[in-house]
Amino acid sequence: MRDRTPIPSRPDLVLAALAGVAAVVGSYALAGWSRQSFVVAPIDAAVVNATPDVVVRYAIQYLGSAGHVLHIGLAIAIAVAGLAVPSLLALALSRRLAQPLLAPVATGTIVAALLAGTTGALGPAVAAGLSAGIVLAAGTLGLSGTAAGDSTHPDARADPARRRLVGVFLGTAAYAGLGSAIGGSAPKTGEATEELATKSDTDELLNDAAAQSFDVAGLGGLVTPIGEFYETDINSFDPSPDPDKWTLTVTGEVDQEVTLDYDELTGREPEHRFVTLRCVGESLNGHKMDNALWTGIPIAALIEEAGVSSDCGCVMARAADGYFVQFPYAALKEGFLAYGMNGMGLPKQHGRPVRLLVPGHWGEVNVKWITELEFLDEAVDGYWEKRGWHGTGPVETVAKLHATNELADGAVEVAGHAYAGTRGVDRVEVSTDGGDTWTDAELSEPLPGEDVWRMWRHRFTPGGETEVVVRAVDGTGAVQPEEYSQSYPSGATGWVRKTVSG
Ligand SMILES: Nc1nc2c(c(=O)[nH]1)N[C@H]1C(S)=C(S)[C@@H](COP(=O)(O)O)O[C@H]1N2
Ligand SMILES: [Mo]
Repeated sequence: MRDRTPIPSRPDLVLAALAGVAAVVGSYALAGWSRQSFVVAPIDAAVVNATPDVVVRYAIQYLGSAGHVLHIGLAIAIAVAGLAVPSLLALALSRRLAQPLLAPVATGTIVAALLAGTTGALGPAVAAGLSAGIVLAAGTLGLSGTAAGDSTHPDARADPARRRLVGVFLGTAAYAGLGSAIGGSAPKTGEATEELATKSDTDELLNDAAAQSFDVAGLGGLVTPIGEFYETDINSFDPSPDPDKWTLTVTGEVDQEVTLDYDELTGREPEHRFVTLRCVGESLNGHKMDNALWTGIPIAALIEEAGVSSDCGCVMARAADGYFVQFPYAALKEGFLAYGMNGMGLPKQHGRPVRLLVPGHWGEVNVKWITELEFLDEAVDGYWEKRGWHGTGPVETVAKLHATNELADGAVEVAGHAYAGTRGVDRVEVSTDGGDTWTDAELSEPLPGEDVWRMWRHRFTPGGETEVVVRAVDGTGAVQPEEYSQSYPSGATGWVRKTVSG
């Protein structure tokens, strides 16, 4: 009997792959892009984990968001292939037993049980099982009566079974489109943010900031809107801890452990702080630098309450996504626990319910979804330091050049943002002769706050091709270093240069 062959026939392989696709789509349709319930989430985390550090480093520096597309694509492929396996086995068994209904029923049950077991989400698991089962039912009914091996015969082109297989293929493709649309549009829990009770205070601050911002075509203002603020995560799928169950615990080398819950945190007198963040992995003139108005409380009282006695003067911060970073206690003392952003509750992608902000330090110590602060006796590496980065210290000074606008009168306007952490930006200098001579750029009025960027702009009339160079001078009088270095391992340095044609 041909059916005894251990090698699956081609139609069975196609059918099983389609069932795998349908299962992933079914999971997505109900779960959406959810870390808890979408089957691809844990696989993606495993893929990222298994990727060698050097590959991750180059992906961060040279691929940017394309790197994410690659690992998510791989995770989806693994999910499809993995969920095709039960179909293959069930198809083989159902042929041997001559029970066509066995394949869809067994596959549906196994896929649903598998997903319920790994993600714990019943709805998406059942949807995935049903989807795979329906594809197999359509396929096996369509193919029944035709011995599987026949389709490899030259005459098989005319075989109605093959046409039916194409029908199943098209049906699955249509379902994939529909399911993706449903999954993509479904509201996700924890994502919606509400206006803060202190909205009138934050509105006033935001309005002032808008008025202080330069109006430059192609350039954002002094406050980055939610949705445009850059995002850097170790995972493609954000955790969504329930604010009602959230706690922050201070542990380790302390006199007493202290636990703070969300009600206590939001019950304390709130403060609003403009704070700029910059990622150590961004390129010199990159876009992973943004500013927002954050609402929360200073962390000092909480750690005083705990009574710190750390020998290394260092602390490990941990988060709900498995992220961890170790940095000096001295920096943490000035820190802030934020639950609001630009007058709204903190959005999921920026750490809902609560994130840490550490003035003047690289983005990576500004822990999102924070759950624990452990004071240590001995320094140990955090997530990125283990991978070779040095991003737990103060930021480098930088002036970006993000806008070059030709004006009606033939003049050119160049503009951008400049940031120097808690040193502050004192001046931005522009050269229109490749760095031989320098002029002060116009600077926006400083926003209130100790750790905020400023905007700069400069107008000139180019006489032919002009090399524009820009550099910031920080509050201590130090000029942004000229020497170029790439972002790995300690952050990009150098002056941004751009050639403008006259
Ligand atoms: N829990 C957690 N916190 C995190 C990260 C993360 O992956 N997980 N990424 C860090 C890095 S590298 C940066 S640059 C900032 C970015 O903050 P944003 O995504 O809100 O812009 O968050 C930091 N905090
Ligand atoms: Mo970062």
